Amino acid sequence: MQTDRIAEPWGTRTPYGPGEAWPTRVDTHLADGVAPEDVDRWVQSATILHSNGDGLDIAVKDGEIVGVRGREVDRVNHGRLGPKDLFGWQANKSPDRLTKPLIRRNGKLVETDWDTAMDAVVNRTKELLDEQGPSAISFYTTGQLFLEEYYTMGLIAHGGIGTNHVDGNTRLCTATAAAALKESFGCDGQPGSYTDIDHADVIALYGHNMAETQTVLWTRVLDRLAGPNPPKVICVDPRMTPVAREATIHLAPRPGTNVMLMNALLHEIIANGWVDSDYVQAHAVGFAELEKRVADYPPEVAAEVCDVPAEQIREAARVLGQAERLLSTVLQGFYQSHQASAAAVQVNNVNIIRGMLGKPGCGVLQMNGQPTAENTRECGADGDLPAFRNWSNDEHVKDLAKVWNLDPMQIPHWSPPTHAMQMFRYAEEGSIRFMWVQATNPAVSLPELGRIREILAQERLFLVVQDIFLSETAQLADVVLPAATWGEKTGTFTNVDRTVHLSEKAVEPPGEARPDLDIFIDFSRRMGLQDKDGQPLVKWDDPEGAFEGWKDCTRGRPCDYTGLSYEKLRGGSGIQWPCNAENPDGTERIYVDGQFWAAPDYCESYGRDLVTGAPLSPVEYKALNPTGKAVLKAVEYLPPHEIVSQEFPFQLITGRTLYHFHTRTKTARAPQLQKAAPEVWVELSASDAADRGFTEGDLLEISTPRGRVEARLRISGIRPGVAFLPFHYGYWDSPSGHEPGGKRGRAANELTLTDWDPVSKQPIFKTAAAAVRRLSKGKGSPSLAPTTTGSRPVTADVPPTTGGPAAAVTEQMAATGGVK
Ligand SMILES: Nc1nc2c(c(=O)[nH]1)N[C@H]1C(S)=C(S)[C@@H](COP(=O)(O)OP(=O)(O)OC[C@H]3O[C@@H](n4cnc5c(=O)[nH]c(N)nc54)[C@H](O)[C@@H]3O)O[C@H]1N2
Ligand SMILES: Nc1nc2c(c(=O)[nH]1)N[C@H]1C(S)=C(S)[C@@H](COP(=O)(O)OP(=O)(O)OC[C@H]3O[C@@H](n4cnc5c(=O)[nH]c(N)nc54)[C@H](O)[C@@H]3O)O[C@H]1N2
Ligand SMILES: [Mo]
Repeated sequence: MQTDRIAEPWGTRTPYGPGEAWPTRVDTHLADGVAPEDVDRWVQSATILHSNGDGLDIAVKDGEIVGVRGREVDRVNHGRLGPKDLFGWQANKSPDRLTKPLIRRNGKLVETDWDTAMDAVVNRTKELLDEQGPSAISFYTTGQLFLEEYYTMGLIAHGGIGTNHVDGNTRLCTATAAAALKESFGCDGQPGSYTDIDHADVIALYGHNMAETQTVLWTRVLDRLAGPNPPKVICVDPRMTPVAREATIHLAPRPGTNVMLMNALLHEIIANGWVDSDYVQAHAVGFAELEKRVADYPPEVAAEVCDVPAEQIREAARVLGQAERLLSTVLQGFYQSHQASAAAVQVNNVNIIRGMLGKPGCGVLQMNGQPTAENTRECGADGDLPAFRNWSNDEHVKDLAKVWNLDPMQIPHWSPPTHAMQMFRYAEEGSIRFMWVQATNPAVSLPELGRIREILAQERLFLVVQDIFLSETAQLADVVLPAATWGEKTGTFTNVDRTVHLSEKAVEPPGEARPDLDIFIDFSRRMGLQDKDGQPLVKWDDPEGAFEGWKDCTRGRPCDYTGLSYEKLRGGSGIQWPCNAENPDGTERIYVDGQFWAAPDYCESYGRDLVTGAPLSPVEYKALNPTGKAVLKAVEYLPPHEIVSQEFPFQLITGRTLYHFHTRTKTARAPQLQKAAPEVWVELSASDAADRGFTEGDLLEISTPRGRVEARLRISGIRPGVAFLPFHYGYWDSPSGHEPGGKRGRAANELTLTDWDPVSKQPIFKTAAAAVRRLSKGKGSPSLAPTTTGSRPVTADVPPTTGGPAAAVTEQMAATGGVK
């Protein structure tokens, strides 16, 4: 059957019951005029515009991508695809792709050849190494390259250049997921599995708009909800998202009060005796402290601070406390909000004290956001050391030095790795003088853009930008390196639930664009980087070689890839790590029987103080957790830093919409997606709009002490007192027009503040105080915000978002049950 998948983002229901296999439904979208029989080849890959890792095949005709089809055999999606994946591939073919390197000459970026561009990068690196040493050099990478690329880049940066200034945009994204896992379990690595959705009787989503941000995973939930014995859903979000609309209980707290709410939920669970004492006794430390701490947080106290009825908090606690199979998921409403890590850790605490880990239906998904963010973290491209090695454990550093054939002293580990926000500070102060930005667009995605633009535009900072388009950031570069992207290069990547997929090259990149891996290896060769025997530091020259190198590096570590190979990943489903001799087919759930990776000599981190972020010493950790159990960490609630005032009376939160990905470099170039959400809007509640006499479609100015944005009003189901802006809309007028237009103000990050979580160092994009005023009346025409999503209007007369024939997608349902 054919479905308009802009109008119906989740497609047609295939209901199923607890413990049953999720039925398959194969989604296909081909370019206009192309029939399935016209396709020359289907090339195996997976999705890249979110972290879900849905298996797909790329359709190729006459050497060009002409569409995509979900992979029926894949454990993640059972054939389904979301709107961004169905339509987003068109961006690959956009006529304004970068096809030649660019170099700045007399203030202008001009085309050049690869030798000139790479020599400029290498010469500047060498000059700075001579003048100042490695501390002048920084790498700011992403969650959107492939595993092989991160591992190679990390090796070059840590092992070759020897700089500690290596981080990714994962700092903005899932640094808190990693931090929360390290705090509770001593190590990164996702406890849960997507199949937990098939078994759970309660699914709790904390600050996670899964319906819009992991559409296929949400389809799985919707299919459970449509089947027999559906799970109860708890949603914690100040907006009326599609998740909230399906929820059994929707808690809509004031932004920034997550810890208060979590402490009240834990208070109720403990006070009512819903604790699995045997599990806690055997497998966790810290319960007494947690019990004592949350005693101070009865629902009445939280009701006041969060502005959520006490009875609703009690009801949610009862559902959590009486669940038999509890799956918890956490994302940016926690990670980018106030007390981020502290709040995310309390979600782990709920599952730990209820003994709900490592069993079907019982899990925590501290979510990733980007398609390959998991690999950034695993490969140590985000400041950590590769394969979850502990930078403050000398044995781990020694072990890594052996893998890399380097002297341990060549690998910086004398202080915590520099986090991205600190890197930008150093660049601002002038001690970082070289920054290599890869597959990220900080000129739109970092907070307080006025400041970030100034830092990036400085003459004294040598800025290299490796991208596929001339992004806002690339426009500020000294050298722009044109990259090949998904579909044009081969590599692997790992999704939220540890599933590793192979993505094969389907077509040639445009012009002279080169795979990111080739660029890194070229740099290493031109720099003459060597190991301690004088051999080339990077010992491979293709993706498969890099993957084999990575396997070596993971041996015996939690993310053990030694049982995987390109061959094994071809043809079937993605496979979950750890995959090794003991688990040749991968591992569905970790932390089975309360076994953690938290032993002092094995763990990735000794943890931090949840309020100050100060790292614990090895001695302190050993005393706290000598035998490597789960750690229950308690924390007090603290009010957000920027609070509302008379001048700035709204709490401003920012986030996503279903149809766009980040700074829209890809989704704005896919006509169906762009049409569904063509311009920025701002959401306010009906009561706030009425109080001020605003109506749907009015042009408003939203301002904070940092800047201003103009956006048309959508009156939505958001909680009163809160304003929401999508952060996708950069400051160009058109993505292909290249006109810088900073003054017009439509990027949400013109407004956000320079502040971060003390534990994870993730910036706080979701708590600021803002003023709102009307610039002009809407004259009866509504804003162009989608109606299918969290921005669904609560007023009449807004036409529904549809895609028309261009958005038709074939959905093929299986006659019988799905794959396991
Ligand atoms: N369509 C789409 N999907 C994507 C992406 C995309 O750009 N577009 N990006 C991917 C990436 S990288 C990421 S990180 C994920 C992010 O995925 P999500 O975290 O699901 O998305 P967000 O919209 O950033 O934030 C989620 C929710 O947090 C709520 N929120 C804000 N402040 C608070 C608070 O203080 N407390 C609570 N409880 N909730 C709050 C917001 O109302 C919002 O609905 O999505 C991934 N998937
Ligand atoms: N206000 C606010 N700000 C936020 C957030 C928020 O919720 N609110 N969310 C934050 C989060 S979670 C995230 S993840 C970030 C995302 O922020 P960014 O990473 O800055 O956003 P993207 O648009 O995904 O940028 C990716 C860039 O890589 C390029 N690219 C794509 N594929 C390839 C490739 O294969 N190779 C190379 N070399 N380049 C490629 C794209 O053209 C694009 O310019 O934004 C953060 N900023
Ligand atoms: Mo993200």
